[in-house]
Amino acid sequence: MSQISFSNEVAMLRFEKGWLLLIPLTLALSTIHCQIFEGDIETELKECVQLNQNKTSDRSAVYASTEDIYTHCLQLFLWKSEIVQWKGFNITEKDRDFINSLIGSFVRSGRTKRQTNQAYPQTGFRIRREYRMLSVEERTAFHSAINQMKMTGQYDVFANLHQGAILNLIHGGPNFFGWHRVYIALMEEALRRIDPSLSLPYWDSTLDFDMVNPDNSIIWSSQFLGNGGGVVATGPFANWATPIGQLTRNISRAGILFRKEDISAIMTRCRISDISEPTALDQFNLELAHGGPHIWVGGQMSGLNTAAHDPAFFLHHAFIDYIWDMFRWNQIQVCGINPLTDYQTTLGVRAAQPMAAFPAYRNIVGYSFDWSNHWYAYERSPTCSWSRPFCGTPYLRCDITRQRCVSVERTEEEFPTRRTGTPTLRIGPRFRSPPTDPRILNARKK
Ligand SMILES: [Cu+2]
Repeated sequence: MSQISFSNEVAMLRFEKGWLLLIPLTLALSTIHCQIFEGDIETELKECVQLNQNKTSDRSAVYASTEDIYTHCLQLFLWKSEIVQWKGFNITEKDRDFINSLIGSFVRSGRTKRQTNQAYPQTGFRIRREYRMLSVEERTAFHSAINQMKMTGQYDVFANLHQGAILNLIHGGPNFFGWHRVYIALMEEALRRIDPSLSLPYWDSTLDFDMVNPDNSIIWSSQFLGNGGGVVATGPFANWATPIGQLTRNISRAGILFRKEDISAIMTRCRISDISEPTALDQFNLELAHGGPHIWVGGQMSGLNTAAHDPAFFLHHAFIDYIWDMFRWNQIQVCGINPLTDYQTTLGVRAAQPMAAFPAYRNIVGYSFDWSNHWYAYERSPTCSWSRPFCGTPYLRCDITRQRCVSVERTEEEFPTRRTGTPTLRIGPRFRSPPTDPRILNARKK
């Protein structure tokens, strides 16, 4: 043996012939696992560290130090070794089988190495619509299926996948889009196993941003997501427990919702690297923009480890996925670029690597056309005009001067805990957000 080095999570033993022995020390492992890698891994490791260090922009929020970069790269190889792909999650074998059963429904039987091949989902094709476009019955069915998943523990199994070591691999680069696409599609599949008529609604937060005061949106009423201030005590998810305490929100204290202008700006770009971390300029950066509503909603939604415990997460991410879908069509039709070959290796996260939490897939599967061909499509978010001054639902109205649909206000009062302040929760690291909505800042000045 020629050398031993340690990061905070891994001991790396280096042998003469280029062999490496990596021993994870923590990562929530119950026992210590060992794995021997062959020499070419070392080259990859070097490349990974270099890629990170060469980043010229100031996205240091994600990787603050060389130590962080090293840990990230080592984690990557531990994932590749498959020994920690599941062990990092505190879930039972039964939970893992549940997740795998959703995956199994659309990987073709007798599959070969070409894992981008996907079959049709077990529960069929679905159309995703804006949350406010659902009928009362459809909304109730959606809420009750989510609650059923919560009761059986399936919801928390999903929410807990979005935490810990894998966060590095699924944020901060183009993998953000593909991973979250798969993640929410599997969640939707789980919902449809309960009720095959369901699909995941999306929350188009531009419809709220365009209100005079987005805080008053009907979204934060008992008919929709429940109250937006303090402990969630009204609506379908009232009194939900999460690993860090009661489900809580603190809307409109920081962050910013999506603006139609942000989305139009993103649509002027052609390459995935133009709209993703760490290469995109802020005004075209879709991952950065997605942090705005996370922070705007507050509570669990504002933290990387906790966000998925608020069902708002899945509606928000369905909207990100919708924007990405439009971007991909634009790539094909306007830019003449094949989105499937436009995957960029960033931060050492490669297209061919097993997907975090879903190791039956490669990262590139998230970029496959099968999702839009066989799985789901988006119904366009409602628009209105002088000649057609309505939005097709009682929950949206046409702002005729701007020819845009905007959310109606709720009639309910905000839940009283808002006034007594929100409980302090150990949220942990938070999403990065674009600059705060000026309306929030102006309100503070008063
Ligand atoms: Cu995420």
